[in-house]
Amino acid sequence: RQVNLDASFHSVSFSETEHPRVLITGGLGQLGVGLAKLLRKRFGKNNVILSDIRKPPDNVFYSGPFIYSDILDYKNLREIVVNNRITWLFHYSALLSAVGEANVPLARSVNITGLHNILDIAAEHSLRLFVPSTIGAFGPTSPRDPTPDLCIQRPRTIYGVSKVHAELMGEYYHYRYGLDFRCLRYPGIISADTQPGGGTTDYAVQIFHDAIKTGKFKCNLKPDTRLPMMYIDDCLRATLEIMEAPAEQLSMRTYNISAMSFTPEELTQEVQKHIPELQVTYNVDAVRQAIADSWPMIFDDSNARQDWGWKHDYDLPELVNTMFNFLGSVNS
Ligand code: AKB
Repeated sequence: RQVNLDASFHSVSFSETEHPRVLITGGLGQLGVGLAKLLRKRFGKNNVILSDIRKPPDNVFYSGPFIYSDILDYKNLREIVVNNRITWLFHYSALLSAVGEANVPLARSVNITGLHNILDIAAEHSLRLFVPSTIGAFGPTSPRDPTPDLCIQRPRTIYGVSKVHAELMGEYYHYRYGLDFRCLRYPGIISADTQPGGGTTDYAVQIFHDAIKTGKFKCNLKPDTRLPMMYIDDCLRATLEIMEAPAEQLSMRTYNISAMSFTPEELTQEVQKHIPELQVTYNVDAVRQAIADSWPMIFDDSNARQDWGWKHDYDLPELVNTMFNFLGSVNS
C-alpha cells in the first residue's frame, strides 16, 4: 500500500480532524440561525451548514454556508451529507403545536416521515444526531407539577405524538444500531431576533414586540396558564453541551431541560417594570388553551443537571431585561 504522507498531511487540516462537520435542517426557524452562529464560533464558519427549503435573507446567506435541503427527499439529504462529509446533524425541521393542529397531514409528513429519513441517513453515515423534543411530548395524563423525564406520555396533539415518536425511534436506533442519538425536551423558547412559528408558547415572544410597538397586547392564553420557558441563549448552549457531553455521562438519551416557569400575568408584571403603560387583554384561543392546559407547569430537569451539568443562566427578570436591551437597541 502506497501512502503519500505529505499529501495526506497537507490535505487533512487540524480543524478537519478535530471539528465536527455540521448540518442543521429547518435552519430558518426560530433556533437555526442562532445555533449556526454559536457552532460556527466553536467549530469554524465553514464547518457548519445551515439548510432549509426556504430562501434565506441576505444576512443569513452571507454569514456562512447555506444549502437547499428537503428532509422529505432522501436522495437530496444523502447527497448533502456525503458531499459535505457531515458528521453531526441537528434536525430542526418540524411543524409546531398550533400549526400542526391546523394541518395534521403536513405535520405528520414533516414531523414523522421526515424524521424517518433523518434517522436512516444518520445511522447509515454514523452521524451524531440531535433532535429537539418538547414539553409538548407530555399530555393531560402526565404529572404536571413537576413533570419528570420518565412518566406517562399521552399527548393529544400531532406535534406531541410526533415528538414522542421521535424520542422512542431515536432511542430505539441507539440501542439497536448504535446511533449516537441525543435529544432535549425544550420548554417554550423566548428570542428577540427570531419569531417562533405557530406554537402555543408564542405569546411570550409576541408580548415584547407589541409592548414596544403599541403598548397593547392581546394574549391568547388565560392569565394563570403556567408553562416552562427558557431564553434562547440557554437553549442553544444546552444543545451544544449535550452534543459535546462524553457518552459515558449520559444515563439516558432524552432529557428535560428547564430554566423558569411563568404565567401571562407574571410575565406582564415583569414587562410592565420596563413599560408601565402596557395594557394586556385576554382573548383566549380555545385550541391553544386546551394544549397549554395539558402541558407541564414545572419541568423537572434534575437528570440533566446531575448527568452532564446543565445549569440555566436566565431567570424571568434577567430574560425580560435582555429582551428589552436587544429590542430597545434595534428599535431606537
Ligand atoms: C410550541 O409551543 O409548540 C413550542 C413548544 C413548547 O414545543 N414552542
